[in-house]
Amino acid sequence: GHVSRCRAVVVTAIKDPAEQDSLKRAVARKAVELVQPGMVVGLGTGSTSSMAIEELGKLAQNKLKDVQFVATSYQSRVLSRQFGVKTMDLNDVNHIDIAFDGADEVDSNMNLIKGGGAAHTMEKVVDSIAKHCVILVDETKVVKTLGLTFPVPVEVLPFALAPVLRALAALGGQPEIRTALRKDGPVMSDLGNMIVDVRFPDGVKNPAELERKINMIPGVVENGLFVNVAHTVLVGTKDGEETSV
Ligand code: ABF
Repeated sequence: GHVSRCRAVVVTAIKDPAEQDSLKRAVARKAVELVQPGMVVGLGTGSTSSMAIEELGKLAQNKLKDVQFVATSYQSRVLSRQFGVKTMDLNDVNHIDIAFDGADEVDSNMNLIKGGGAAHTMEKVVDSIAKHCVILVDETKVVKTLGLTFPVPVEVLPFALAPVLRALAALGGQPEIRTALRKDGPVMSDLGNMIVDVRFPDGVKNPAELERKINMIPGVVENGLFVNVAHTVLVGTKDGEETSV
């Protein structure tokens, strides 16, 4: 059965002032300890997930020889290959035992904002079917209210962009089409869609309701609110003190 939802496990990072990265590394190391022989493992996207993939690569040759992996983006697939982790298609496995993924924000109910890396659609599929979904963050990601600083990413069919932007504004959001850093064009997701970042100036009061409302808009593929998906949140903290997640 599924792992029952638990409060965050706090990881004491190595006492290293190189901070954020060492916190991410600490949770990545902690996370891969949860993998057992024979498991099917979901691999998230982003810099923290990448560290977990690297750590898994170190184990893949011996301890985790018969473990199967499923990636959630081209980025995590390419990285997996580099680190010697062979991935499979989601359609070639019949379940996911454990999924590791990063997040942009985590609240005290373990609800998340994801999608800063434009990979939240495939991540939500994999994370939500995982028997144990483990979210890896450093303490800077923990917030009281979602959405006050990070906008909600929404993947949108290019055909439906204009009506979706109007519908998002009608929900009280301030939508902005995400553009690439080096080019003027819009960011395209791995699935060939556009990403709209929606600011909610007062934050997201009811994540479950907003997640549903956004996904009800025709032309929306998926949004970055993850409600009741995470079972465990590993928070890397500088001092190892318990945080309120
Ligand atoms: C992906 O990468 C996301 O859904 C989230 O937006 C982001 C987190 O990246 P990082 O670990 O680099 O902060 O998992």
